[in-house]
Amino acid sequence: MGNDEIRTVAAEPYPFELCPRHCALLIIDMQRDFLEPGGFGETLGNDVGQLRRTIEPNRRLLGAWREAGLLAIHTREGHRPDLADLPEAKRVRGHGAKRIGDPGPMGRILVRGEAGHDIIPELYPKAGEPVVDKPGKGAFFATDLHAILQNRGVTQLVVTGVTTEVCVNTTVREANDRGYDCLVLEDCVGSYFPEFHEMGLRMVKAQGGIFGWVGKSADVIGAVRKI
Ligand code: TIU
Repeated sequence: MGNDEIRTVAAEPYPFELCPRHCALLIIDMQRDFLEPGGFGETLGNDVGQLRRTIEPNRRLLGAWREAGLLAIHTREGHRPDLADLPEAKRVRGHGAKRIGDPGPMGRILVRGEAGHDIIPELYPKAGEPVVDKPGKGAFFATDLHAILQNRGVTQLVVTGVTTEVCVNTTVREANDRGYDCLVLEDCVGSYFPEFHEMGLRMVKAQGGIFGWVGKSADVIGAVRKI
């Protein structure tokens, strides 16, 4: 079997026909700022421990994906050191003790080049894997992601990362309007709020898959291992 062959992956609301040659793994914002204490997620008042269960399934999936020689893309939410791309509305939102650009234990919060902005060591990108820096919640807004995907002939996305109802959901909606089929993996996405996680997934797969499909990493790993 080769990369051109379609693999049927169990999913809701119906099976996902994965074509490895035209499919990319898109890992959203698995950054220290969201998953470790002292970063942006915690300054917003969240318990970052809620997200840590996503790390191991993502690590296993990324390992299998790399072994199969498929395209993996990482995103990071964050801003220029001069904050010129940070809307004032985003900077002041939430009245947190610390704001984007303020110093924290992992450097300036949500600023590119700082330790907290980088991807967690467990999922660190390998050379050749595109890393897309995004100023917003959606990975297509003000980035070259669409061009990268088009240049590689990608039409399908397996989407993982954090958080389910914020950056994952926004990105899936953006991708849907640009013509991509998205399979969101429930064990590889997470939220600070379990009820939003559940509803975020239901919003994707309702109405016959209005924004895409929801599946599990084990089924995708099983499919790509056959390549
Ligand atoms: N706050 C929250 O749930 N998420 C974000 O601010 N960004 C992402 O989801 N990456």
